[in-house]
Order: sequence, then C-alpha cells, then structure tokens
Amino acid sequence: MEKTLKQNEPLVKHIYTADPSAHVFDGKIYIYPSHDIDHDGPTNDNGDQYAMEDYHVLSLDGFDSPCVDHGEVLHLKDIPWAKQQLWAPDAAFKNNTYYLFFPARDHDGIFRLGVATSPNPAGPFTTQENYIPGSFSIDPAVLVDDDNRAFIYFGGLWGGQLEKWQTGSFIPDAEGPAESEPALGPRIAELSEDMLTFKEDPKEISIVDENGQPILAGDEERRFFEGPWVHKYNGYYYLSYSTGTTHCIVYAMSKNPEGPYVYKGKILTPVLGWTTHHSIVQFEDKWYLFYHDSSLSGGVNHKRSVKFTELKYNEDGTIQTIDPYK
Ligand code: FUB
Repeated sequence: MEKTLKQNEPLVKHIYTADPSAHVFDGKIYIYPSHDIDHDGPTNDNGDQYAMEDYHVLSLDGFDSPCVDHGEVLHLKDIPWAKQQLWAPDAAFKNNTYYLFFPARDHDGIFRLGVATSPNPAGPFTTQENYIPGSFSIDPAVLVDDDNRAFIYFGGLWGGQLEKWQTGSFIPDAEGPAESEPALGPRIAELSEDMLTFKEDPKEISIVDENGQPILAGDEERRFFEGPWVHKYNGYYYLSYSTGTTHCIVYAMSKNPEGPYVYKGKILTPVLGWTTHHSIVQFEDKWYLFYHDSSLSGGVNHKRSVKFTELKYNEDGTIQTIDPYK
C-alpha cells in the first residue's frame, strides 16, 4: 500500500495496473483498472501481450489517504464464456447493485462484453454465465444519467476488432474505412433496467468537426481509436477517447448522450508507452483525470501504472490540455 499519494505518480507499485475507470461511490473514489501481467513474452499490433487474467479494485478515501488494493475481485477461470484477455473494465451503480462491465475474448477469439455484480463497490463480483447478447469489441464505459437511464459506450480498433463489425456481423478479414471516409465511431446502447442486457441494437456515434463534417479515418490526430469515456459537466456530455496511433486523449461535446459529438481538443498529451486510457471524475469540488503510463516498468507497453492528476475547465466549458510530465 502506498502511504502518500502524489499527482502523476503510480497509485500502486506492487502490481501493474492500467485503463483506470474511476467513480465516486459512498463518498470514496473507487478505481476499476486492468491488471497487467508482468511477462516478457512477444508483442504485436493485435495486442496479444495484453494477456490479463483478473481484476483488482483500488480505492481512495481521498487524495491524502493511501490507495487500498482490495485484491482479486474476478478471475478469468470463473467466467464460463471467456477464454482470454480481460481488458479495460468499468463499473456502475444502480438497483442497489454494483455492476462490473468488462471485455474478453470468447472461445471463438471474438471480443465480447460481460457483466458481473456485487453488493459492494470493492467486490468480489459474480459474473453472468454468458456475455451480453449482441455485444462486441472492447472498452465498455457506462454512464448512469441523471434520469437513471444507463448507457454503455464501447469500441476499439485493431486488436479491439471494431473494424470487423461494420456490417453488423463479425467479418474476420474486414479492414477499416479508407482514409478519406468517415472514421468508425464508438458504439452506444441503452442498458435494460436490470443492466444485464442491451435494450436496443448498438448505434454508432458520429464525431464531427466544428463545421459538422465527420472526422475522417485518415485524421489520426482526432479520430476515435479506443477507450471511450463519457461524463457530464454543465449540461453537456463529454465523450473522451484515445487516438491510438497518435497517442492522445481527446474529447468532443454534445447535448445528447447519443451525439453527434463535436470535436473540441486534446485532454492529455502522449504518455510513456503505446496505449493511453483514462477516466474523468468529480470528487468534492474538483475534477480529476485518471490515466496510465509505463514509467514504472521503464517503458514496457504492457506493464502500465495508474496515475491521477487534476483536470481543469475553461470558462467556456472546454478542458485545459494536460502534459503530465511538466
Ligand atoms: O489494456 C488493454 C487495452 O489497451 C485496452 O482495452 C485499451 O484501451 C488499451 O489501453
């Protein structure tokens, strides 16, 4: 357990953690990260090196308290439908229950989204037998809106397989759109009241520029790659995500949870390591960005550590860009 918390330092150092989804539950901050495996195996663009097998939950009473690791809360061996790769999870609270949403490859090697439940935000979580029907790709993020409707956002390119679902079915050899075509957007679906199924077929979210034109697939500085996260501030929905190949966290805004979202700018400049993945949460009267980098492992892409830093808005609701190394 780390005794003191510092901005832009690993929250914990005894395990590698990544893809932090932070929430305030019962007045405490709970972080739902991936648990990176400390291996030295081969790596590739498909992300096979991200071979995670379980989840831990971290929590903070506040930023002047130690970070508590609540230990393993769900393991691959207890998820009947999943074969490998427990990637970036998220959690939500509704119906007096905590829900852990997570991606994994099924026994056919196709990424699906699963859900597990607990009466306690720190778990342990009990999984549903099967993945969410109609789910695919990776990186679920759940927003329970002010009217108590819950939306799940998800999707990721390359190893996240989103390109393969453009027709609505899984096409193993499908490629992404041409550079001059609109980029693929993350998907959204409203969740059923019990949070265990989609209420509707997932829809693609449109991300447009300031003139209302779709962000194109070749616009790698701005197009969606993976890691969607949605939070609300002053009546706007903020969709933030990783640009993957250009390694930034960027954001777009909308008045509607389903979009279209208008691209606004950069939240986080590139971190050490290939991936970048984040969440944004309000705690008391301040806002925080949780993110990861590979500094603790000396730059090994699949050995990452969760960190946090304060996030600030401008008067007009835009977000100030963060360089975590300055
Ligand atoms: O941690 C595995 C994958 O790497 C996540 O699902 C992506 O968002 C990227 O961080």
